[in-house]
Amino acid sequence: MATHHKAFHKGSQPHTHDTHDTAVHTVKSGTREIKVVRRVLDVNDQMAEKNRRLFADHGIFVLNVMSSPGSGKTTTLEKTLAQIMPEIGCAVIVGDICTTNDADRLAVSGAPVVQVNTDEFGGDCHLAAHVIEKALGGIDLHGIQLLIVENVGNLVCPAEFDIGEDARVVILSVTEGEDKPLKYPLMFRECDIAILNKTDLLPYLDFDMGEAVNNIRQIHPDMPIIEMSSKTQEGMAPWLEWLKQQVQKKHKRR
Ligand SMILES: Nc1nc2c(ncn2[C@@H]2O[C@H](COP(=O)(O)OP(=O)(O)O)[C@@H](O)[C@H]2O)c(=O)[nH]1
Ligand SMILES: [Mg+2]
Repeated sequence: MATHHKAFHKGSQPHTHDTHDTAVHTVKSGTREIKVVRRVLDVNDQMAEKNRRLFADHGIFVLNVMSSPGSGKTTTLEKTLAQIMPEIGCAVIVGDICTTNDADRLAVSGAPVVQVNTDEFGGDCHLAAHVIEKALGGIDLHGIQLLIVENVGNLVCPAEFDIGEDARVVILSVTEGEDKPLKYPLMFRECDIAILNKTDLLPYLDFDMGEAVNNIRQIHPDMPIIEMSSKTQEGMAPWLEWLKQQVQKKHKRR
């Protein structure tokens, strides 16, 4: 049982959340600081392109997994890795403000796991492209076909930062309420597939699945939506099928 994950800290990188906040204020108070934010995002986009070229060279499919804290990202990935390895060679980068808890859980799969902690610089709410580039130093890209990035838990900032991924998945659990796609539209617009997780809890909740699906469709009409429980694994097969297809397609394009 491999537990070879590495803790990774951002070193001397600036804390971009400050700049990100500044953007929200400057929309109202003038143009000057908007340029500052643009520049930061441009730099991120350039680094994301560099990452993307590296992944293309290796034929690696990169999946960015995003959700609120506690929606079931790590549980879904634990079960996913158990199902698709060793047929598909996988590696994981996991972002949290503190702790290596998720890396510990995911390393049980045998996949190399790099934990990014964002706490030292004010607790960034997302993983940026340069952080991924640094984390890649801890992973041998030869022999893997799938790199999974579990982003920092929140439905806002991670959607704004391209990390060079091929696809994005948003996980919404049924305990969070049907209205979240309407409240956090960018996340649902930017993602390629949505998982509605924890369906095993539906008998105990007032959650209206039809309304949740309609709300997602309002934001992103043709997005595939998978209803499943990562706890019981009921409904998980279409998710695994989608993921395997993406990995194969990327591998063929190489
Ligand atoms: N009932 C139920 N609980 C789940 C399911 N998926 C995750 N959980 C639980 O939800 C909590 C948070 O899960 P975790 O995977 O750590 O979420 P993350 O913060 O998004 O990575 C844990 O207690 C999990 O056991 C599910 O499908 N059904
Ligand atoms: Mg997690």
